Amino acid sequence: MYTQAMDTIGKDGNAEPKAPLRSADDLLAEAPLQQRFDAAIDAGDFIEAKDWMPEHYRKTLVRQISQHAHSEIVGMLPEGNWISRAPTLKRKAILLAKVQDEAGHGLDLYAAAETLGTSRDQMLEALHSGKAKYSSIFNYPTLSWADMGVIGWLVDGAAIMNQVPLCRCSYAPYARAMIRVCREESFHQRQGFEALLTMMTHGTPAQKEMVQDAVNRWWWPSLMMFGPADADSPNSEQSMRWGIKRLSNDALRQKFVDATVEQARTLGVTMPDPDLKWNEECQQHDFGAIDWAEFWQVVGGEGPCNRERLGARVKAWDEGAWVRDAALAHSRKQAARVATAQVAA
Ligand code: FAQ
Repeated sequence: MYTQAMDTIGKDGNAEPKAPLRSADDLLAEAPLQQRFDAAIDAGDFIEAKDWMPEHYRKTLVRQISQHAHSEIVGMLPEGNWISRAPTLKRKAILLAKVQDEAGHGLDLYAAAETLGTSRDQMLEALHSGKAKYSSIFNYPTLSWADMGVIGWLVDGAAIMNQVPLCRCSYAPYARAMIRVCREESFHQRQGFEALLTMMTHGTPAQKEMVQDAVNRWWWPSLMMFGPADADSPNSEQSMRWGIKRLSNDALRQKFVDATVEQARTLGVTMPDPDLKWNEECQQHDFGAIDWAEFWQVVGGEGPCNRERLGARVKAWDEGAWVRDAALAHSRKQAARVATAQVAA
């Protein structure tokens, strides 16, 4: 049974060799480096790949960035499901471009994680063996065309809310990757909203109903994307102290709810939450209780599509083996040719 437990990279020694135990002399020698690192974090400076960093900081980043990369490539699957069934050529072209963008985000993020000394093969092995986590949201099925609009509007909307602060993450390669990713996600969010607006403005009653049904199914899972409540988030405190996370899970979720309610009014849809209302005193929206049992069930590998998603990724990896082998053989041949030419010169 796979668990999606991302934390296994480096913790159980399977995905990454254990770091050798350090002697008292090593620790003493590290003290000034630690001080320099702490001062850089306190000053809000960026840490580069070549800079010294504590092992726990490095592992936390590998955990978060690789989980993020996996989410991007697993996230291609629910939308990929609709490319061949898009209703018009325009919508098909947009969806194709969007799914390709997600692949690019995955590659950028794997590259950012590799700068921390973990190979792509190690990260993918963790995903394929079920040890690695990816966002819970991609374990829900896409049942109608309206789901494509709602994923853009709500899922990319939630992703942007979470990722804009990551453009200021203390680890510079991740922050740089996030800047480009956020630009593209913002296009994704708008195309989703526009697709829904078209259906809600010009659509038939059945199409409007389809949009409302999609909103009903995706609203709560979108709120879960931000992770557990702050009180139940074991990683937040340290990650915020290090400037990896700039805002807490609950703070980001609240910002998302506040921004989205207004957009729902423009669309003419309602959120499936009778407790959602404006709180004049707090100047924000109150909303109902999230079903955390469902969240942990999905994170634990028992969501509606977990097995299907992981199965699709493993199949793609296995069936792509010949492409990787051919690319390697080609690059070896080229290197051999260059070496022969150098000897001859
Ligand atoms: N799903 O202590 P925290 C996208 C885990 S990209 C699954 O709060 P942390 C683009 C968490 O890993 C979406 N697991 O953890 C797109 C931890 O487990 P661990 C992905 C979750 O790291 C759009 C445990 O629960 N975005 O959508 C989830 O401080 C459309 C305790 O949680 C990112 O990855 C979850 N939702 O905060 C693509 C952004 N939430 O590892 C295609 C970067 C929590 O200790 C189509 N990541 N867990 O065993 C982050 O900002 C953070 O990692 C959080 C979690 C906020 C996700």
